[in-house]
Parts: sequence; C-alpha cells; structure tokens
Amino acid sequence: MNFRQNRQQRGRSDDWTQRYKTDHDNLIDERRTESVRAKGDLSRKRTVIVDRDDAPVVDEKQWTRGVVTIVYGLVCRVNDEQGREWDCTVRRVLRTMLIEQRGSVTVGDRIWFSDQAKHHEGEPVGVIERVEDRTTMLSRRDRRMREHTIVANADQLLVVASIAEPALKPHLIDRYLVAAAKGDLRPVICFNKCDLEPETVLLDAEMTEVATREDAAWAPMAIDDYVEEFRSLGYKCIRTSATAGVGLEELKRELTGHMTVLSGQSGVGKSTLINALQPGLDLQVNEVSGDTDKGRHTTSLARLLPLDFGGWVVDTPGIRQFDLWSVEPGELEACFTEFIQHVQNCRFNDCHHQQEDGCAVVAAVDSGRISERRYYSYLKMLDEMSRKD
Ligand SMILES: Nc1nc2c(ncn2[C@@H]2O[C@H](COP(=O)(O)OP(=O)(O)O)[C@@H](O)[C@H]2O)c(=O)[nH]1
Ligand SMILES: [Mg+2]
Ligand SMILES: [Zn+2]
Repeated sequence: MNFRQNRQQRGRSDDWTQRYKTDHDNLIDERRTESVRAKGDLSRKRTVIVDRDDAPVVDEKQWTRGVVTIVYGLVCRVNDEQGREWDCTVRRVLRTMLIEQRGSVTVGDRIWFSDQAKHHEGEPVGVIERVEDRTTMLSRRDRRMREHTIVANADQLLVVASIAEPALKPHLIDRYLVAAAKGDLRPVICFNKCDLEPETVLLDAEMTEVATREDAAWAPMAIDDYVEEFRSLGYKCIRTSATAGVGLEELKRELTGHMTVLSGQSGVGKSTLINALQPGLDLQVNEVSGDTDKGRHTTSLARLLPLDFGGWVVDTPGIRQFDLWSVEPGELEACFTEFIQHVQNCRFNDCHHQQEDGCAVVAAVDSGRISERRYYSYLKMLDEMSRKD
C-alpha cells in the first residue's frame, strides 16, 4: 500500500493535545446518537459481516483506506491515500473485538474507515471499520508491566548516535540492535555530529561489573573502528552531520519508501536530522521530556510523520530507552548476529555463554573472532534479564 504524503503544513503542536482532551468526548457522543438513528446507511452498518479472521469484510464502495498517524485517547488521526487528514473514532464492535484480542488501534495501523459526512473543527470525521493485520509491532511496558504497542508496521529502526556531545555509547547501540532484531526491524545506524572532534568512549560502570574475564583488555577504540565494527557485523552505517549537511543524501536514500522508527538518546540530533531532510516538519530541537505536564503530553505521543520523498518516520520518545523485557535469555544470543555461527558448537545446549565449560562463544572471544566489547555488552544485557525475575 502506498500512501501519498500530506504536503500541507499544519500549525499544530500543543494545541491539538488540548483540543482532543476537551473534544474527543463530544466527538464520541455525536457518533453514538448518530448510530441509534435507525435509517438508511447507518442501520445497514449495524450488521457487521466478518471474514474468517473475525475482521469485518472490506466494503470497498463505502470505505476508504488510510494509515493511523497519531492516537489521542479514542480519537485517531488518519491520512488517506490522497494525503487528506481525518479524525476517526473506532467502530464500537471493532473496539470490543480488539480489546478481546488485547489490542487497540495504534500508530502505523493500516485501516479502512467510513466517511461520516461530518466535520469536526474543519477535519472530516470518519469511523474506523477494519484494521489490517500488522507486519511488525514495537511495544513497551508500563509501570504495571502491561504491554503497549507503540507502533505497528514499521520496517526500519534508525539508531542515531553522536560521536561527541554526547559521547558515543556503543553499548546503547547494541541494545537498540537487539530491540530491532526482536521487533524484526532492519536497523540503520547513524553516527551524527561528525563535524565535531570525537570524544573518548568510556566503558560504562555497569559494563565494568560484568567484565569478569581475567584477561579483560577492552580499551576504547577510535570512532572509525567502532563504525567499522558495526559495519563488519553487517549493519548499514552512515556518518552524518545534520548541521554541516554531511551524509544527508545517503540517509534520505535509506529512509525512502520505508516506515522508520527514530531511536537514540536525547541530544544526539534526531530532530535536527529529520528537519534537515524535510524542512517543513519543524520538529522541535533540544526538546527534552521533562516532568512537567506539558512535557509529558507533548512527548509521550508517538507520531507518524510523512516524508515528501516517500515513506514515514515515527517519532516516539516512548521507545528511546528500550528495556529488554520481552527478550528471553535464550533469544538474546540470536540477536547478536556474530554469535549465531558459534552457538551450535557449545558443549551444552542451554549454554548462556558466561563461564560454561566448552563454550564456543567464549572461545571465539579468546581467538578474537568476537569482539570483547560486544561480548561484555551481551553479558550486561543477560545480567539485567536475570535480575528482572
Ligand atoms: N555540531 C553538531 N550539532 C548538532 C548536530 N545535529 C544536532 N546538533 C545539535 O544537538 C542538539 C540536540 O539536537 P536535537 O535534534 O534536539 O537532538 P534529539 O534530542 O536527538 O532530537 C541541538 O543543539 C542541535 O543543534 C550535528 O550534526 N552537529
Ligand atoms: Mg528531538
Ligand atoms: Zn556457549
């Protein structure tokens, strides 16, 4: 499915948050009164015909295809294939069905909606009738350990790092790579701020804790060597400077035609990069998610941003810090691509590659075929997982 972009610029930032808060209830109520009026079109829609997967059968004459770009409470903003924006609620029967399947409509969902021939503050109003099966899902866990899908159908994860201000954190990159592998997304690593003098990379304190090997000799490398390390593992690496305009064409090529989730710690230049690729978006630079109410509202929403050159980026502060809760210790080794060929040679089937006898991964670290740094990164994540339960 190819969605055309909405080139129109909208002056919407904080104001829609407030608008939805006050208005989405009205919008829902409006719909409710409407659907009890038993005449014509509306009463016909009360009977929902479902296909074998229990999803309502597509009604191409009455429905329009769209993609959900933002979800605020019970209201979804939807872009249709002409790039027009709609305010949609979810058909109640579908909502119930989704709740039973422990899900709800999410940013990135490909949907079908019906035109309610109404307007809400200038936006046409629709009702989501059907959600297509998702190809991928990225989730996070809330404080009560419940899983929330943040974005559906993304196919790439852009891992943005900076070589200075803040200094490169290779372990953090490894974590994003694990999340990408787990979520079935293709990772692209962007080393930004290449106009600056690289800062020394420090082995973080927690990693020192797990570096139990007697001959631990890991020492910081030059930035070029880190880039080379990730590249040799098969990851696409791009050096950029958002401010000096370096590497932007290459980055653009990687994003074209994909739905790419932005990730990377605060301050590395994510917003600046996206603004450089698509000036009209005007993402706020230096936006820090604070504890103020305003901060929470404006930064906790995942948004799908259309790119003029084709594709979407997902700006979602919620997944900037991935935790590894959904990855099981046995799955972790499979997320370290260079371990895979060795794992089968470990003496024990349930080897976690810590200190076990006959561990082929440890042997590969000893012989230099697996980098010590990556191995410690693995141990650190494994250690965290064992603490969690
Ligand atoms: N020198 C330099 N500064 C950059 C570059 N990209 C972004 N910055 C600066 O880094 C700071 C944080 O950028 P921002 O885009 O808000 O980072 P985000 O938190 O990842 O979205 C801002 O002051 C930017 O101007 C770059 O390529 N080089
Ligand atoms: Mg930002
Ligand atoms: Zn092993």
